[in-house]
Amino acid sequence: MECKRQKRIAVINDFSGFGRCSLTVSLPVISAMGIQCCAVPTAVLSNHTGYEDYFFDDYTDKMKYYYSKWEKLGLEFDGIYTGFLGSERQVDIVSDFIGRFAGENTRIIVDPVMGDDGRTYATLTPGLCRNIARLIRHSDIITPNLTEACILTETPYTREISSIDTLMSIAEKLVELGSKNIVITGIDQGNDICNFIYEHDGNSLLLKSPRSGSRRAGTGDVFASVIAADMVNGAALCDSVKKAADFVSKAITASDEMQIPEQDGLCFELFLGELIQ
Ligand code: PXL
Repeated sequence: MECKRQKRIAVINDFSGFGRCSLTVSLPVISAMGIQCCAVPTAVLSNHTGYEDYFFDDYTDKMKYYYSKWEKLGLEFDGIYTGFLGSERQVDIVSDFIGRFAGENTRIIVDPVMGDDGRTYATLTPGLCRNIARLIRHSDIITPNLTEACILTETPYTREISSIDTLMSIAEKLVELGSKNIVITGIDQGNDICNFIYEHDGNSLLLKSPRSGSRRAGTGDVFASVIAADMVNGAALCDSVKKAADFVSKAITASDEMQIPEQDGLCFELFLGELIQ
């Protein structure tokens, strides 16, 4: 009898002990969706950088030793998902990881974690920005929020960007950087929050969801984790964007109702059952 291996994704992201982002979000979300989630830490933080103070232990010098043991084990991945990178050198390390572990059928999602709401995150340097832009060439899907899409394409950011023409022109510049499929998240349209999807065949779609509440830390990580698991399950991109948007929206509403501080992220745990197929 042929033995079919369970699908697995390597997630290259930081481990932030508190604040619900990065690996602490990807591990439960991707696992709930039936995919084995294998973590490669880029940094270890007590809590994410959105808090006033945090402990930050850069993992750059350890990553190659870490995954060299995976090479020895002969591991293969159906997906590779990269998120928060803690240093400029990590981009070369991630490229090296992809070179070693991506087979012909491995799908790659790059979440260019750089900032939100027009501001960059505390640990982002101009060099890291340039290097993240280079990573995009390896990707099948990228999931920048509007701030990150503007940084990558050197477009001046305003919250008001929402016209299809402007979004198309940003997406076309992202294609020039090497993107194939693009999801620009968190676009403000009055009472709606939209996600703009641009696919490699030139199809595009603006998916609207009613605004469900505040802007919360880790939202992009919950969103990209759902897309990553669906990507290896072979779902159509617009279906998985809809699923991710609905999931995030429910968790934001509940988090606001429970008066969870915005920096503590989404109480997505309460809805994980809905992701289980
Ligand atoms: O959710 C994005 C993110 C990931 N990782 C770290 C962060 C942030 C956003 O602040 O600080 C460490």
